[in-house]
Amino acid sequence: MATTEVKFSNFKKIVFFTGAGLSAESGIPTFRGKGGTWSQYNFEDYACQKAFDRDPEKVWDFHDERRVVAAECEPNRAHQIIAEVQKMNPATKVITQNIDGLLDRVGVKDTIELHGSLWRVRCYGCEMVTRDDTAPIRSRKCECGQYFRPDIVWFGDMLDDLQMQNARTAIRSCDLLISVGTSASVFPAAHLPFYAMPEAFKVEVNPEITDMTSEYNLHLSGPASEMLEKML
Ligand code: BJW
Repeated sequence: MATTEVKFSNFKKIVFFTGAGLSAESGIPTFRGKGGTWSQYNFEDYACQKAFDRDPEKVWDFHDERRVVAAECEPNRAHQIIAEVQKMNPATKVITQNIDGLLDRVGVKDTIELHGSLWRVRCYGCEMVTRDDTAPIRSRKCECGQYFRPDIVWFGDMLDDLQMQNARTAIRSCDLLISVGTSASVFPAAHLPFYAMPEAFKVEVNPEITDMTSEYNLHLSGPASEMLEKML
């Protein structure tokens, strides 16, 4: 299929599978590469359960900083296009590894958030999960006195079974899979494109080549907003 023929309107069941590159044009740093979060911070000190158990205040300082950055950023054209496509075709599913909530802010429905959300917290004591949009967070502790933990899937945490199952089901039944802005280097999410049927058309949007590029029918090299606009 020629690039010019790959239009959203030619497909019935579209799945977007997104990563940090989707929000890069909004000003949210990606994780890897130049200027990436992990080039400045060691994840073992900030993004795993052991780090939180060792020093919850330090981990909260890091996440509060990210809340402030994310709250100041606006969704970009790529987020808007995803919302428009879903509006035009409500069968469209969106699976994201992002925790920034920008897809929510443009009205994308039923996003499968594989790695949790920066805007949810989980209490250690009473296990209550709460949405809290404040930046920095209003309180790092629950009313029961225990620390809240960001409801993010850190390294070494298991992904939610139901979310993974929903993601696999969506990908298995799609006729167009569009991966946008992921380095495809974090598992098990990175393997999800393998669940697509052989007849599904698979597009990767990324300025860089990834380890998964050869699995796609088409690689669109460029920023998400520009590349998705071509498919409208
Ligand atoms: C643009 C753009 C533009 C730029 N437009 N594009 C060895 C082998 C296999 C697995 C493992 C292993 N050792 C450990 C593991 C397991 C581990 C893992 O995968 N590690 C890998 C690093 C190897 N996985 C886990 O721990 C997961 N849990 C798990 O597996 O449980 C079972 C288990 C436990 C223990 C051992 C083994 C199994 C959980 C993973 C959780 C990931 N969580 C994070 C965030 C945490 C912290 C936080 O944010 O506070 O999720 S990590 C981070 O990476 C974040 C992202 O969702 C995730 C994926 O990154 P993404 O989105 O792809 O971003 P980048 O930055 O990598 O890429 C951005 C891309 O955008 C680039 O390609 C750019 O080119 C592109 N781009 N501008 C379009 N304008």
